[in-house]
Amino acid sequence: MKAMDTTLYLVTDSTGLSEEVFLRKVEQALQGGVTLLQIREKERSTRSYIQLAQQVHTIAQRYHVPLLVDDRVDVALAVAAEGVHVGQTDMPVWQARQLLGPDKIIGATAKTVPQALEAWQQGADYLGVGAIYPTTTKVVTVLTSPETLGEICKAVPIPVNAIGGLNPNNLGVLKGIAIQGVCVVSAIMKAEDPKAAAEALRQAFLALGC
Ligand code: TZP
Ligand code: MG
Repeated sequence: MKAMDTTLYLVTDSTGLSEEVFLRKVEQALQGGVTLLQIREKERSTRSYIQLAQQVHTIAQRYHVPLLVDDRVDVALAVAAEGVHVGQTDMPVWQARQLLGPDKIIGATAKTVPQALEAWQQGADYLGVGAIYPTTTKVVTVLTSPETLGEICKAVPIPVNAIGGLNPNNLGVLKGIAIQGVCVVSAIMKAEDPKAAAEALRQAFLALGC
């Protein structure tokens, strides 16, 4: 298993934010205890994506937090990020593994047990499962029930994180499910105080005793 801590996994979204504000929010979130970071940009040109990812990587390195790039293996390679996260319509896990080698972190989205087994067998290091709740973040997704999340946790030997609409006040449905952490976008990116938001999420997750 890779040396990584998925306890509090921030997926970034720069939509509507100046670069300065975006980078400040990311740094504040890291100060609040984010353990894993993913840059996720859907609207940028490749050059702009690389430029932003480079800056985020520099900040993340100061906090010794790995940076993964959503979907884009080329961007991950360009900035020497620690890995990628691929969804069901992105590059298959096995192909990303072939391009990135054995040491990079590869995460995958899974919404069903068969998808989870396939991603694990192809070499995924962790899974993101959801959306647990409806989300306001721009994404094509369907809801995954806590029951399915629990079945996925039992089916694969790699860390499983819950994602989708999660905030410190609604993690209760995850109690008793063997997840390793939570992934959030808006609970941190849209917070006035990302550091406090990260701290609250971390505490709420740890209180579940998963
Ligand atoms: N995949 C499933 S839900 C989601 C992704 C990328 C977005 C989660 O964002 P938020 O704001 O934490 O609901
Ligand atoms: Mg994707």
